[in-house]
Amino acid sequence: MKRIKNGFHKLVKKLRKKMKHIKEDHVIRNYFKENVLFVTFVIASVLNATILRFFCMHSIENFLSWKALVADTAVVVLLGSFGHLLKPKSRFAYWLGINIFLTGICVVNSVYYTFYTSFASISMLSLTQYIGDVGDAVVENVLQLKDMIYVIGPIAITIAHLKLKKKNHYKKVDLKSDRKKKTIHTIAFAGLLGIIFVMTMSSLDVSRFLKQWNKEYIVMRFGIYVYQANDVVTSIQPKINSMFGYDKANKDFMDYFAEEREPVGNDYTNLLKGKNVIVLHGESMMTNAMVLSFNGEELTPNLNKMASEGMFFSNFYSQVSVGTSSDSELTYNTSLMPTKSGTAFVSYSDRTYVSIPKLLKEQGYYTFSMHANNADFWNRRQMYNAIGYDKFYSKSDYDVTKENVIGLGLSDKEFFRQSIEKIQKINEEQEHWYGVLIMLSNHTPFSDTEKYGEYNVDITETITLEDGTTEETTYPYMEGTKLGNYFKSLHYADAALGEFMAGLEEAGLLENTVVILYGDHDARLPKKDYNKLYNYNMETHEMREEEDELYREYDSYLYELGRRVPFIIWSKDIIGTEKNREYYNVMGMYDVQPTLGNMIGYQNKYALGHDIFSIGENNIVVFPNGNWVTNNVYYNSQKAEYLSLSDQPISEEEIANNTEYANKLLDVSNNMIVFDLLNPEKNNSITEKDGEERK
Ligand code: GP9
Ligand code: MN
Repeated sequence: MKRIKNGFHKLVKKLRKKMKHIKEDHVIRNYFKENVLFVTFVIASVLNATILRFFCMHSIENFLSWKALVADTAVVVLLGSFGHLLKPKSRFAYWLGINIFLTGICVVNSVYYTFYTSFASISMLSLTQYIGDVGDAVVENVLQLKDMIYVIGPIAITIAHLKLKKKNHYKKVDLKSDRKKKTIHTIAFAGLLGIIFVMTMSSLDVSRFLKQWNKEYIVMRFGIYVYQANDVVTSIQPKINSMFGYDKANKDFMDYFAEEREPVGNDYTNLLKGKNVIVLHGESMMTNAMVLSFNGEELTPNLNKMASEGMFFSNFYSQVSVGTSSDSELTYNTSLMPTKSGTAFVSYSDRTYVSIPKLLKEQGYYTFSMHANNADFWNRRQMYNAIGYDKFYSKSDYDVTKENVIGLGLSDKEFFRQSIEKIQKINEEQEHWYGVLIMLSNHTPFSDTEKYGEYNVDITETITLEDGTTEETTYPYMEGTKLGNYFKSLHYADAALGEFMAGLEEAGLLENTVVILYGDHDARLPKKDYNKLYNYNMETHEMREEEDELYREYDSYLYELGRRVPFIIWSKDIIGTEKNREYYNVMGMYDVQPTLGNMIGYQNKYALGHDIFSIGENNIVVFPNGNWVTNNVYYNSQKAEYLSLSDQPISEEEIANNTEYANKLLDVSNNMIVFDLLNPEKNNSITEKDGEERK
């Protein structure tokens, strides 16, 4: 005991001496003086990472997160430490090189975040070819001043270097320096920061770090550099993973589906049996927009008509990740969730899927997809083999001219017109058919405004003057905003929908046909534009100030809930029946396959979603980032916070259970795709006939 005490005293004495030495000999000041370039490199690199968090996190607490600062500093100091081994002259090149590399990471992520509200992954590198195709969308969405600010890093280092060179600094420093010692000390300092960081990690941090899908959280806690390094590992992992860990994945999968989900008959069973099916993939269509009118003119009159005549699911959510359109197609067709890294359409097009076209083919349906875009976009050409369409009508099957293009490609009106001719032919040749038509015109950045036709999103009033003459006054409202342009674009797409329905009717194609429409995902519009939309005072024609009690902040929850997309099932024989109504239970894209299965007559044993008419108000919609929503609550897993949506009390237990359910579902879904668990040739546990026809 005495020995320990003595030892402790000695240590304290030594530390005191060291501190005194640091203080009296101005060690810190001298260190900074001797290592101006290294310190500039560290500050510039850490600052860039901080700026990135500032632009992406939208909250002071997040971007100044000390944990991320420590992690960023540790990484930068470690990477920079090896520069000390070089001659002072060469150090500049080394640190500048590293800083340019780190700056590149910040720029790419900044651009990527603007486009996808997520952080970049090297597994997306194979997707960059599509960025060229999106043309306008990239230029308008991507090239912003805030993405360029990061060049201040390399500039600062270069300026510091030039100044030091002028002062002959390097020669002076070289005489004093012991390169190896300095390198070891710097590595030790990075290590110390690393230890401090690891010691403060919570179990939640560890689990999220390993899973990597909650990218925002990881960048917030671990900084962008650690995130990116982790991403490289997790992106390569699927390839390695599909070699190892198969048994565990398969066991989890079998356990998950162990309970036989016997189909429960309900009022909707076989309602659509034997009908031909037209599915409309409504590009960027959003439910919230359906209630809007400008100057007395409905924004989406045709969509509204379809909703009011059919079965309209008003709390329906898309569940896409970075694969946007392709993810919505995946989930719609297979009742599986998007993969955690990469996209299923691009990275996993060689896997086996139980899809709607395959299930319908077993019932003698001819199945096809129509999309007047390049067939390779989102790797559709390949992936459609896995989904099992009989035919894919793509751009080369359409007459596309300079005149009939809007935004990304053939205008929706022209696409529908030409498609009706094709469907007519199919109808003559096939007894039962099922076709998906993917719309395109209503695609971000919604800037082809002169082609959308007239739709005024400002407020125009006609005033009668004293002498009886009238005068028109226009008050500025949504004109010139991105949201305003979206409305014009959506109004066009809606008009195309109207023409399509009329065209089908004229061609006699609506008699034994059900038309299904889903919005593929939200339009990723700026929150500030929604604040403008909802805080305009129609009487005074002024914007309400935040202090105004009627001011309605479009906060992050409203934004998430506002991402709902329409889902409509329409057929002539539904109109006017008791089924022709609005359905309020929350529903996700993954519920479509089972719901239609019950109505048309097929079953996929391995669906993650449910028949909405069986699960009813107990449904839960899981999002790829781990968030989830029920009729009662929206849970944000990134913030570990929730918003109550009903009067029902919410227990901690309910939150915990649903969160566990969501995590399990995401894991199982991911494994099913990555390990190709639905392939009967590779997986003995499942049989060829797992997607059987319902009895
Ligand atoms: C591309 C179209 C749009 O063919 O489906 O894809 P998105 O950009 O919405 O993912
Ligand atoms: Mn889309």
